[in-house]
Amino acid sequence: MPGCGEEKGELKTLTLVVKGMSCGHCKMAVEKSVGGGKGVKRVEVDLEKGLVKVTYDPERASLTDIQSAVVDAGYEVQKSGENPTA
Ligand SMILES: [Cu+2]
Repeated sequence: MPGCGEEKGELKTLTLVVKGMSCGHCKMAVEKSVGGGKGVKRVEVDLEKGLVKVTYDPERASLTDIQSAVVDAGYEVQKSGENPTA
């Protein structure tokens, strides 16, 4: 890909199974906490399934950072990985 030098490296996608999210407020709290982390490009929350899908730069963010952002928001990470529900 030509252009922008800032965007080097590949983004990774991670899915977390999160316990305790029950309403739009929970969704926003998780999105804000995880999305505010460095290297995190995108956060998608599926309330019905209790899933949080995160697109991030593995050179700037780690699984541990993302998990602790969920915990900081007040929720519990049950499982995480590229495809934890498979
Ligand atoms: Cu809630």
